[in-house]
Amino acid sequence: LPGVYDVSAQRPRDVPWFPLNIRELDLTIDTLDGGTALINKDHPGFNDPAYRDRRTEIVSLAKAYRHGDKLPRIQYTDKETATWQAVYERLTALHEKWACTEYREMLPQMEKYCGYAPNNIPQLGDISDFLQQRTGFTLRPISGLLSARDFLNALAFRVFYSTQYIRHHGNPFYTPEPDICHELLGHVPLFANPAFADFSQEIGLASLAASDDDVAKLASVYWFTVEFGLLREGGQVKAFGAGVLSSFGEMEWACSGAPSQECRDMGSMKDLLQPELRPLDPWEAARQEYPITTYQPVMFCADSLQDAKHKISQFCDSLTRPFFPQYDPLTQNIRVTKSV
Ligand code: HBI
Ligand code: FE
Repeated sequence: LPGVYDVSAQRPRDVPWFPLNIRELDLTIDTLDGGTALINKDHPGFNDPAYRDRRTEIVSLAKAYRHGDKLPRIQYTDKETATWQAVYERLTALHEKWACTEYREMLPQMEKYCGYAPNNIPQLGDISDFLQQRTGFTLRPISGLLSARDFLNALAFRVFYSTQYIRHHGNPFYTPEPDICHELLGHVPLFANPAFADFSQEIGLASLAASDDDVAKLASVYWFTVEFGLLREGGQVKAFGAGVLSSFGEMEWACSGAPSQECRDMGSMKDLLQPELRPLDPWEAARQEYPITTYQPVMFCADSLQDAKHKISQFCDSLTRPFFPQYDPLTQNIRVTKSV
């Protein structure tokens, strides 16, 4: 890899490979689907050649991206913006009721500094610059789903991989994979929150050179917090996980206490009226199985983002490795010291 000033000398031997410098994230961009962006025959866009071409166009920019490049700016079409608007208006209405306070308070800033608006799809570059100044997080474009290890490793550098294409316009309220609505309305606002940014990075640091078994545990903890985490505010259950915040059905399912007819009509859910809520326990979350195509039957509820941060931190410390990685933000290197 050109341009990496030999940091490899300090890479521990006999552990799974991991990036030691932020630039080495260029080596972890192979997606699970080999770049077809998961358009299979069940995908809403499968029979729409214009949609597929557009996906290819946006995904190619992400594939060509290398560390240090300017983030691609996409000129979204009116059709794409209409899809965004439908999602934006429906979700922001629900966020007033069910999003956690930290999320709700961030939205006006996203509107002010990052171009969030019903009739505008914000640009990753503007968001990345904003997050950088808040918590040091930056965004990196990605063409599709990464392995859990590669995806989590980047969090150690305070880098979040974000897709840039949008779901098919035929069904604005459904997407089988992450898209820009999920990233921007689900994930991004909370990366501006220090406690949330800290525990996201901790999961990332813990994933560096971790065993496959520990990566699976961390991916599960990530799932039950960053993707589907809930927290209690007063007597009420609020959402902080991106999968909840970016899905009106899941938000209602998780937060309302009283499931709607829409929920009950879902075949797979007919016996289940709401998720089983458990207090956040990362050791339990690490072992809990979860479906990826239906609403979550089991969810974990933290007392606050600080509470989640403390518990996740303790959990990460409990995983054993022969060394202890730290991120040096000045050089953007991982420094490794032997565990004592
Ligand atoms: N890749 N691009 C992308 N986005 C994700 O949210 C994502 C991923 N790969 C793996 C993954 N999420 C999950 O396994 C997490 O639990 C780590
Ligand atoms: Fe996500």
